[in-house]
Amino acid sequence: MRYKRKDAAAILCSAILMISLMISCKTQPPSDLAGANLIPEPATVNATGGWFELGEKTTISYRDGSEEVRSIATYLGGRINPSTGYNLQPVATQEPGKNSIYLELLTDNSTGDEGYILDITKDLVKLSASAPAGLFRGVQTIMQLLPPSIEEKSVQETKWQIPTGSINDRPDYAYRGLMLDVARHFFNVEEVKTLIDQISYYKINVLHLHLSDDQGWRIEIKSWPKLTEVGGKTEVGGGEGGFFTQEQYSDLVKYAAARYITIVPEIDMPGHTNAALASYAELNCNGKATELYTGTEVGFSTFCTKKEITYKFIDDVVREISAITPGPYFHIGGDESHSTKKEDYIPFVNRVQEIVASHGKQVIGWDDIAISTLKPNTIAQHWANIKNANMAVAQGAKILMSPATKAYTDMQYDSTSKFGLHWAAYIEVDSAYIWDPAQFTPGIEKQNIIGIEAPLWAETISNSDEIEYLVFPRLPGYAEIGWTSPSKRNWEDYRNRLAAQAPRFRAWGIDFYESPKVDWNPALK
Ligand code: TNX
Repeated sequence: MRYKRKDAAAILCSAILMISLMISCKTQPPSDLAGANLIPEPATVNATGGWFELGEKTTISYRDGSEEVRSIATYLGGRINPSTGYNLQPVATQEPGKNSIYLELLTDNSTGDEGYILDITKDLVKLSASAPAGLFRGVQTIMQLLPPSIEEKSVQETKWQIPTGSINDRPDYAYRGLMLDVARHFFNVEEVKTLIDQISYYKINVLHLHLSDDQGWRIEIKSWPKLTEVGGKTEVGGGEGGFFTQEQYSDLVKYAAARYITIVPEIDMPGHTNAALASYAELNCNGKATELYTGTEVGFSTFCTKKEITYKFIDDVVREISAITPGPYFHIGGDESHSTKKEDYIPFVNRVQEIVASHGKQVIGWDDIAISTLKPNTIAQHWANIKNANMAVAQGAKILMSPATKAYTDMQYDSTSKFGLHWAAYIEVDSAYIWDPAQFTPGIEKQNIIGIEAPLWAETISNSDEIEYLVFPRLPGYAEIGWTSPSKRNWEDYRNRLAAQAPRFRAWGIDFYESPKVDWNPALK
């Protein structure tokens, strides 16, 4: 009897063991493409409940015929190989085989400039798009569908699974940008490239570089060499400053273009020009060069708008920069020109718009430029003044939305933030996310808006770690506002998807701000 009891107990134990083993085999989460933690949230997702498993034998293939598609496939392999330990190289083919990630360009324009279609079955991940940019955006979606450890730099042991189903995606706004101020503090080529990689993950498509301000001139101009020899020498706080040679700038343009990101160069004028005024005496009305400036005040400098040499100077600068900028835009600044009389400012902006047009570029300016006569295709970047934004719209201009109280990524999160300013607002992660560009400013509607941009001014930051603290985790939210239609956006849902980015941020070494508004997975802390 006693033995029997023991046997029964043993049977019970092994039954429990078997059941728990069966359960533990099932700990793999159910496949759910619709519940994947994607940022930005795609336009439509249909889940089919299975898995595609990436393995050593998987191929990355592409429909033969396009070098550009081949380089996107190569890029994907470069992203996947380090953490999987595989050596996936792109193969050209006419028809996708089994066990492949297959990239193809559509012959029609059905997905638009940046849209894409992902069809995932257990045998095949098929990514199609009308344009290479769409394939590149779709590749980021594939990366986000893979487990977070795909972002690690060393080989990881995990099942590289992608949930099956289909995604049909395209952006809500054509322009989704970040601005980096390299004038207040200089950031070098490597630091800018790091940022380009980070923002490309969230389908950002513009990097606006604020290349000149009172504290520094940051791009080589061959016909006016003292701009960088003198004007590039320092920065806020008196550090050593720096500048991009034209070759370095071209390298950045190329690096960004390979990620389907357009560089928008900004030369701020007629105010915010002390670095140029310190470099060339003749740009000042009194003919005397100013001192270099390392403080953080604004509004004290102006080009001499009445001198002809000023326009010769601007023509040279715009010509040289335009020649190495393949993108369509040239940003002329125009903000906070408090030392320029209104009657001088208006004709100045009008004339500078003509200069930019003569070099084949489209003008963007801060919304202050709306008091002048805008050219039909000039874009006003709305940052503070509703009256200016409305004046721009009344002139038929499109608006780039960067309201300081929401989109300024140099604003502190709260009063304890290590870096940042707070003149416009404290912007916590929820506040940065919860707004709709088409509802935000009275009189500015969806049809008036080209897109959104988050400016990162650099008075308080001087290296990549400090950039990352302010940009992450707000940037994915700006990216989603630009990409995903308002009806699909929801803070509660978004904050969970954002929390799920934490292991990816960590894998990249991003020093993000661990906002209390988000329940970061405690196991990963
Ligand atoms: C306003 S926004 C500025 C910048 C400052 C920024 C600091 C704008 C067009 N001008 O010069 O860096 O505030 O937040």
